Amino acid sequence: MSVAGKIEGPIRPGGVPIVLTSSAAEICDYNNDPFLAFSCTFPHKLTRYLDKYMVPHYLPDGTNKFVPYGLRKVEAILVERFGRDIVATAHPDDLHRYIGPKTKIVGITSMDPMGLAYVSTTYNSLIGFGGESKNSVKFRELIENPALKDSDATVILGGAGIWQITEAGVQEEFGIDILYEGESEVELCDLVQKVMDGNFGENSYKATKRDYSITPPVLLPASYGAVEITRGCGRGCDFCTPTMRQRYSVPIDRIVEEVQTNVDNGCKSVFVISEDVFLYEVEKNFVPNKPAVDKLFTSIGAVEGLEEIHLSHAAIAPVVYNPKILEDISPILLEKSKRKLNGKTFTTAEVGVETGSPALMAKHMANKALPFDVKYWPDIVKTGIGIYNDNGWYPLITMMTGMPDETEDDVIASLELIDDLKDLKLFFTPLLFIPLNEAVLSEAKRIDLDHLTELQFEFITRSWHNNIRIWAGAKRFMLSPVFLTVHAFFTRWKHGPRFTRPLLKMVGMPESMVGGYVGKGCNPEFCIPERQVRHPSFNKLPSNLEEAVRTRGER
Ligand code: B12
Ligand code: SF4
Repeated sequence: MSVAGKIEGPIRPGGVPIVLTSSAAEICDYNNDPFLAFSCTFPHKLTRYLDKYMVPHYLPDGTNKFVPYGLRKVEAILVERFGRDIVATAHPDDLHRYIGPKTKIVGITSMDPMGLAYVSTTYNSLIGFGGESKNSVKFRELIENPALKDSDATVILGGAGIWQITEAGVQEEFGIDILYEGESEVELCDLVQKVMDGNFGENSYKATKRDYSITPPVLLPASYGAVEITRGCGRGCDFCTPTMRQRYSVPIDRIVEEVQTNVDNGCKSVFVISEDVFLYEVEKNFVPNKPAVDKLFTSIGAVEGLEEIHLSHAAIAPVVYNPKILEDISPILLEKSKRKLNGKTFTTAEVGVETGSPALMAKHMANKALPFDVKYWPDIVKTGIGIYNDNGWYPLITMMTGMPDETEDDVIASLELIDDLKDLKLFFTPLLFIPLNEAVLSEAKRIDLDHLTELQFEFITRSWHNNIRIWAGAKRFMLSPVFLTVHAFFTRWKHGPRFTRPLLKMVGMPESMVGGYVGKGCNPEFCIPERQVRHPSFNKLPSNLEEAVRTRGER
């Protein structure tokens, strides 16, 4: 159905009036693995192995096969108003085939154009060598693409990462004429008309109106077969941007239609996009809607020709509230998963744990625990991850340090939670807090590595110690000398001795020898080996959680 490689020759003589594109790092489908895309947040020089995936893939008519979902939406919205012949999406390597004298607008989407989002900031500064992140290198390559540079078209940049251009002060240098903030459904077409008529002279536009019921379905496949099932969230965490969007569940027939579009065009997987799949038709007080979630996944799983289901995000509290919800959808997901650990099939999703501290949760993300009271957060997390594991889910969890008002006690609470989770199957992603532009905490102070305490370093290294134990298996014994050598020659010089003790523990030196923060599992004063052995799964609901359901209304 499709070809990879290179096709030459213009798509239409004189170019297409509206050309849509994104950087090679964001348009790529990484051999159909969305989680591999996160590697682009690491330094470019260390991630050259990813370049082999960044070639265009084509549909039989010679147009580009994979495009980020948001850009496919923009395409559908513009095609509905201006017609198919006026709009096309292009891989950056192919811009010369699309841009010509007739091109009036080049629309670009980006999530992380300057490498300033959470993962990029954390790991680029932590690694400290290898240069800027792959995301920012590839974005600059796009901006410097000769077909774009030599064109007189108006360049509009949209998507979640536009704030980074303002923060880095590079709008003019990059030749970006308009920064488009917000959603496209209601306002984009009028703006585009004005630009094409030469009636828009500003360098930014903020769209505030929304009406999701008018969103047309995508017309062609998105990378990984991405299909949106919900937009927005409503739990209102202070650091978060998607919560600033109104919550909406896409009707099932529309979702199935988009899955079918992907399959019909040779993309046999679906990547279910949501802030939390259990938000689908969620009830008051964030009580999950089991019949709606069941129907959703049964309908997706029934699409003929679909071979794989990936999930973007899921929350913890809903599965603790109703474990049956997970039990019933998991067989569908496992049947369509190609992920394996030690020969066992598993499925995964990103799950936001953020911190082990109920006090910090109460301050900045109280509603994340709903329908439970946030004071039970560590129990909810332990129980929830146990339930996930029991149903064949090995989640990728994100946790943060450096939030405003975070105390040493809060960091210790996170370390304790990491210890409590260490025998479960999950992937820890420890991150530094970033004040994102649209979030409530947009004005908060950004933390950097120079100001991290030893405990905060420990938070990062302890998470990675567990990752190595869980995922690297026997290879972990080979990794330790690598980390130690890098530390001896580089990280000690870069981050100072505060990093030494946490790193020694990361590579497996006993805490009783190294000292510093001592994990819950092993207090050197009275630590005996049996005390370190934990029950493999916290699959029983502590009775206090059953009483902990909150009755307060939604925010
Ligand atoms: C799905 C997803 C992914 C998928 C991408 C799938 C794909 N290619 O289609 C994967 C897993 C690969 C991914 C990776 C990353 N992601 Co991501 N991702 C999302 C998620 C959950 C949904 C995005 C989506 O498709 N939404 C639905 C569509 C319809 O909305 P949209 O994209 O915003 O598009 C609308 C508007 O923005 C606008 N628009 C979009 N593009 C354009 C272009 C033009 C020209 C115009 C005019 C308008 C316009 O119109 C659209 C329709 O209204 C969002 C969270 C969220 N809800 O936004 C995070 C999110 C966008 N990701 C984010 C980040 C940072 C990343 C990473 C850099 C990793 C990280 N967390 O640090 C990597 C990038 C790696 C890479 N090289 O690709 C952040 C961005 C934060 C920020 N504000 O800076 C978000 C907001 C999550 C978060 N809160 O942290 N991501
Ligand atoms: S639960 Fe997740 S998506 Fe919802 S507001 Fe909090 S961080 Fe954002």
